[in-house]
Amino acid sequence: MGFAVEPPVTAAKSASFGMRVDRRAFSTFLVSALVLAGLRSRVATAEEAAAGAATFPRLMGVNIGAKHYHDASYQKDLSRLDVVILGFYKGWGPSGYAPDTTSAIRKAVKAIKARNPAILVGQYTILNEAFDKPDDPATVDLRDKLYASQWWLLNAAGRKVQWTARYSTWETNFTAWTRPDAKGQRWPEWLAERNFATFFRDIPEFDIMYFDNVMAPPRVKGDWNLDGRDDDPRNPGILAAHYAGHLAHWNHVRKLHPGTLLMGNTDNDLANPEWRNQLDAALLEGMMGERWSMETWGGWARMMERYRAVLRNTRPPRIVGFNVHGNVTDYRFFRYAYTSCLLDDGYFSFTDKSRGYSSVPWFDEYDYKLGTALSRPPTAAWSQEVWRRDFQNGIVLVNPTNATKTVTVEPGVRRLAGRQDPAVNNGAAVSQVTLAPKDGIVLRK
Ligand SMILES: [Ca+2]
Repeated sequence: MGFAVEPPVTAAKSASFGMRVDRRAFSTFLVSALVLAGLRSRVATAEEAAAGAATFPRLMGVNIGAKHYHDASYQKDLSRLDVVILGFYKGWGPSGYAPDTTSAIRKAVKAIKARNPAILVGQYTILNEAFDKPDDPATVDLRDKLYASQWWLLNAAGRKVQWTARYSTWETNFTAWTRPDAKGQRWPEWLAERNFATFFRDIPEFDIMYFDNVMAPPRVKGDWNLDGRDDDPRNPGILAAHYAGHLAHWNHVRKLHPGTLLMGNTDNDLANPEWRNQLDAALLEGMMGERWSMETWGGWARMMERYRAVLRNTRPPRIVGFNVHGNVTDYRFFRYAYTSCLLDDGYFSFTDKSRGYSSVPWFDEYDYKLGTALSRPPTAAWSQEVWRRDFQNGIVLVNPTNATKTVTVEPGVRRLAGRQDPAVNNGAAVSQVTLAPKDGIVLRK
């Protein structure tokens, strides 16, 4: 059935996990206006590194759940990735870790980068919704500004609206129909400045600004244009204002810190004219493994088309995270997802369903370096409806069908030698490979 079960977005997880840890530390922090000289000259190599001759695998972590970023063993796990999105909150800082919150956040990010200088580190932000919690020091500044400027999205009855009641967040009105504040700013500009001052200005080690909920159309009804009537979010005028609001936010971020890569968590293909080629990076959250996953309700081919479209509609270095949710011992599911991702140039991201966005699962296949791709991403199956892509050091096969398939490979190809699923990765030479339905394999050569 093609009914669109829409994915939840990571706001959810940030909301549910975010405020739980280290709250005790708040009272001990003075959020100082620490301005460290020279930090604005960014490390210019981040983009170059990502855009250079790509080697595979490329791995991304969505780690906006648990907040123990100061923990050395968590830092070590995170540092094994190529890209990681973190979810610090305003005021973060474990007791005794650093003299103030900016120093604390910076210290944790620097510790990860000390282990892996090439890693790109992102920080979570969100435009379209906010908490309304007067006692929450991490978000009360947002809430106060939204009330003072009347930038909440209200419905015709004058009430705040939410796309889901699950996370205690409420929609903002970031369209140009709202009244600007005394500085001439609306929510997209004001929030860009707030997040810049909170996370990016004094912590130049952040490479990526992550925007949650780059959704289209909006998932609520409300009175965006302030005429007293609820608007259909699919109305072209409403949709255009919605696109323009996000774009205004991105443009203001670029103006403030042009060296930062912009990553959107997108539930669409970014093909609309306002958004096409605006973002440097994207996250495809939960492409597989959930009831609401595109692969689940739309099928593999449709999911792959989304993956290709988002790669096409981002701009270099096109850091596109292909995120899936699974059980860490379901190796068939892992292989199916991992090899699907390797058919194109994205970054694979596996989230342990049982832990949310709070761990770094690791698989034997990650340790096998495929090197550069020898072929462009395939646009058709190779043999027996099995898809294939070749790399310097190996071959990747995917069977996306519901039938078992056996294919013949050339001499000199071997299975990986692994510990987790030794029946599959037994190191043996192969000439024929049998793949279960919705399975894949990495072979070495
Ligand atoms: Ca209206």
